[in-house]
Amino acid sequence: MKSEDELGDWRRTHYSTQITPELNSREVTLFGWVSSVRTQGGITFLIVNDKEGSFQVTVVKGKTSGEVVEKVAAVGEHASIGVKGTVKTISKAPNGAEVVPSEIKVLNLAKKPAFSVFGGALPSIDKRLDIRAVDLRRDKAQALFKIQRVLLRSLRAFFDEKGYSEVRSPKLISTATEGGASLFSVLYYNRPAFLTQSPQLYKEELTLPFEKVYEIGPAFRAEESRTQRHLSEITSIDIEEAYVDYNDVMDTLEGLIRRAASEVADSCARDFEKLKKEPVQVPKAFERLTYESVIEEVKRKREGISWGDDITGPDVEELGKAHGSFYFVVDWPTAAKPFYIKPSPGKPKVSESFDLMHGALELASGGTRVESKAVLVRRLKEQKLKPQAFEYHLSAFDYGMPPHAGFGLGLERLMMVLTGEENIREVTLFPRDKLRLTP
Ligand code: AMO
Repeated sequence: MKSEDELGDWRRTHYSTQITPELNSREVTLFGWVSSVRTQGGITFLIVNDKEGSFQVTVVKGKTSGEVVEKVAAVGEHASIGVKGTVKTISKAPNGAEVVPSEIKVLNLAKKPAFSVFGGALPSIDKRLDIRAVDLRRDKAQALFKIQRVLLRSLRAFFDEKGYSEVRSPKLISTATEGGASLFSVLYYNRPAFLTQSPQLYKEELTLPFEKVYEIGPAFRAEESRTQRHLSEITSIDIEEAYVDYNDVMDTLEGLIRRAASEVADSCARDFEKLKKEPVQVPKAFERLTYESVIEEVKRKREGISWGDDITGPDVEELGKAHGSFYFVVDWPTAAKPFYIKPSPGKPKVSESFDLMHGALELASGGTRVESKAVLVRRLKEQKLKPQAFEYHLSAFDYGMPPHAGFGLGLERLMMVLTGEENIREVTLFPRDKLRLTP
């Protein structure tokens, strides 16, 4: 006997969550994967999961057709099946009803995976990532990516309602956007090229024709360190907007986070329950600390830091503890920020820039941009970059580039904050880092 069936003309009529007492006696067709098989005195209960939840299929020896009984005997956990049958009200089943099958299709049998997705001791994240498609069947992973789905929908709705155009910029590029380090080189036909670190230059140029743009897309960083917070391929949520400055885009970022957190909390209560986490609290207003005040704060704790130094390691941890939830650090030294960030008019050592933090985790950075070509060329040289390499980008500034500002927000880091996950890999479908390029 052939053990696997073809899908043929079977099509789903309902999802698991629709199998409720109201459907009693209705003929239905459902699909999914088997999450449990339990036989008790001639009765076999199959629990089948689909993307919405799970339903019960009850097979009674002597009552159910012999062919169905035979097929059910062959399936184990993870097998992909189709079920045609009748809904029957039964209080003990998920959603108060089950499916009594008249026909079953075994679409694909399954090997026993190296670990159970149903609980018990989980192997290390690396072992789980090796078979990520199966790992993502775990309840917790399902909850995390349901939250991500709601988050992405909320972000797009926010941008759309505020009149931003969604754009897609090239990912294969000829010059660095954020400076020379941490670029991946690739061969573009027979020429050297790079994977983009950020849509920075393109989103700025696009304010010239479109004024307000956003992009949610991949960015690549050849990070040397393998940490819980760093990936080599990230999803960057970027905006750029004409005729505004960094204070305006901080307001926008605050609004974006507030709305996303509230929509995720409202729509994903069950998912937070599965994660055993509470939705993140978002303060009424995000503190805006100046870099200068932060340096003074660090100085009170330890000596040896002075204006111009980066704030790293234990200092950021301390800062995170002191300021907790979402807060901005603004007005960074110009020299510490990329060439496209605008020095403050009248105080050029300080720039119109910000980082958005949550505790010790940097979520986003942004600022007002330089709109003058002459200043851009000077800033490139100050940062030991060659203006010739940016010729195409610079030429856009010959045609009335509007004053503009924007930010880049890491999707995976935002997910960490919204879900309380500590390892960025848990909120990434197929994470990439220095040691991982598969699956
Ligand atoms: P920046 O380099 O600060 O700014 O990146 C923006 C945000 O992207 C996320 N991020 C990362 N997340 C995980 N792993 C990484 N290796 C990683 N690198 C960055 C962080 C970070 O805050 N062009 C500017 C943005 C702008 O000014 O508009 C930029 O790319 O959450």
